Formats: sequence, C-alpha cells, structure tokens
Amino acid sequence: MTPHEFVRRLIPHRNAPQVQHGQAWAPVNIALAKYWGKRDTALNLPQNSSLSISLPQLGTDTRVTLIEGADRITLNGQPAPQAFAQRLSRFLDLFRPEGMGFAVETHNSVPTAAGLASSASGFAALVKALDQLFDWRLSAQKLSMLARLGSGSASRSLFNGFALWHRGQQTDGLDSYAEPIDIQWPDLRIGLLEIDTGTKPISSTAGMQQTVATCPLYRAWPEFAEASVQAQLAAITARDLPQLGDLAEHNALTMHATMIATHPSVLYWTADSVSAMQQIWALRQQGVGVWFTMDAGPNLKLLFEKTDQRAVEATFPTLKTLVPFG
Ligand code: 2P0
Repeated sequence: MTPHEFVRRLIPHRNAPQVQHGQAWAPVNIALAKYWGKRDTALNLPQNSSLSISLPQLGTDTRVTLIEGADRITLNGQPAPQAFAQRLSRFLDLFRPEGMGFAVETHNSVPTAAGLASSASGFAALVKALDQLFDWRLSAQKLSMLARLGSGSASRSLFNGFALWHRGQQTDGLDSYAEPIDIQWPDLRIGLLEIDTGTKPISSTAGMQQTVATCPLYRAWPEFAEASVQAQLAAITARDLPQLGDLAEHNALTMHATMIATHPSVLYWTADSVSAMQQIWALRQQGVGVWFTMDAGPNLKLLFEKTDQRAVEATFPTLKTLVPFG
C-alpha cells in the first residue's frame, strides 16, 4: 500500500474546506520505551511498539490555510528552512486538492533539532489542523495514523500523558496507531538536561535505517523492546518510579548500544553526555531517585518525583523541570 492509498482508506470522503483555516496545538513526547527501526519506510511502520510521555508545556502550534499557487511555509515567523519546507510539502501532497497550495504557519516552543523531537509535535499539530480545515472529524486513532506517515513518533503526540504506539501486524499499517494510557501521576517530573543543541550528526530516520541494515545486535532489539513496553505499562499502573526509571534507562541504553554497533557507528553522545550519566548514577548511590533517558541526540531527559526535585536540581543547576500532569 502506498501512502496515498493509505490516506484514501482513512479519509474516503474528501471534503472541500469547511472553514478558512485550521489551527491546532500538539505536545512534544519523550519515549520511555523507544521506537528504533522501521519495517516499512514508506508507511512508517515500526519494528516495535513504543511508549511515551507528553510534555504539555512544550509543543507546536500550527495554522493551515488553502491558497492559490505554491506552498508558503513559515517556522516561528520566518520562511522555513528548505529541508523542513520540502518535508512538509511532500506530506501535504497526500491531502492536496488539485492545483492548490497550503500556507502553513508553525510555531515551536522547543528549539528545532535540539533532540526534543519537534517533528513529533509538528506533524501531530499539522494533522489536527488539517482535520479542522477539511472537517474530516476523524477519530484520534485515525489522526494518530496520519501523523505517523509524517514522522513515526508523531503518532504519540496526539495525546497528553502516557501514550502507547502499537506496532501492529498488518502490512497495510491500519493497526499501527497510538492510544492514550489513562493514568495520572501528578508527582512525576521530567527534567531536560541540555548538553548540546547543535544539529545532530545524522537524522534519526537515516540512523535507524543504517542500524536495521548493519547492526549485528539489532536482531535482539524488537523482542526486547516489546517486553520493555509491557513491563513499563505495569510500572506505570503501579506508579512505581524505581521500576519505571530502571526500565526506561535500560531501554534507552540498549537502543544506544544498537546505534553504536551500527556500521558506520551512529554515536549521538558527547563526553558531557557520559559525564551526566555518571553523575546520575552517583546521585542514585546517594539515595536520590533519578533516572535518565536519551534519544537521537546528546541531551538527557531525567525522570524523578517531586520529593527529589530539590536534590536533582542542586546537582544540575541548568535543568529545566517540567510537570507532565500539571
Ligand atoms: C522515539 N526516536 O521513540 C525514538 C527514540 C529517536 C530515538 O522516534 O523517521 O523522528 O520520522 O519516523 O519519529 C525519532 O524518530 O523518525 C524517534 P521518522 P522520528 O522517540
């Protein structure tokens, strides 16, 4: 199935625009059980299920309007960089009425390419804005699948709180969507530890493709990842942070082990990333309940609870602490 056919299956009724523009917001999300590797690159079908938590204070606001002529795409009030604009235009081709263009105004409250997956909140917000513009009135499940076509992790940014993206089994991708996990955890904190906000050496899309193609350890990943998701679900249900933190940290380090064993190696860490990991392990030795996760970049995301916030911030004075269920 091609992405165009996939879209026709999800939206059989191609409405003309019902309103002048659509506008929507979506949060960024941080995976606690990671997505790494695709089984279908055109439909963004993952090798494994993944589980995330959204950060309601950070995300993307997008406004979309149909226009005559070519697409006009802005990012934070400026014409968008070419690569960004081309990626959006290719995605918009899936929904484009013949001969029309889209004006897309995107505002990110996270630095683009800072390792905070602005593509996830970006495609989720865009799909929600399109749903409004065309008055599709799609379910969250279908919107999640459309966002997935833009960027895999965007499937999870449709939701606040914890979200689970099901791998799915079908080749048509119609069973690969995210859904929210109905658990509140008001004392949970996520700390953003910025190590380096420069552009990463290799995009996650390319990095995961190389890993699947060349990493000898990768064959162990899909089964490990599914088990991670199930174990994390149990820890979340019990609101057991030592358990969840331990599972999330092990999951992230195992993903990074597959990246490092890729040929040529995909290494997102810097010396400062490693030094921060060691500081976190030292804090745990002292009885502070803090764990970390890392994505396709050098920055760390810390997990802890309200009771340990002061101790964690004392060690990392530049930490930005967020309250996912605030
Ligand atoms: C995740 N990452 O689960 C993992 C962990 C990075 C490391 O999802 O190719 O930008 O657009 O589907 O979604 C980043 O990958 O990749 C990502 P595409 P995406 O959050």
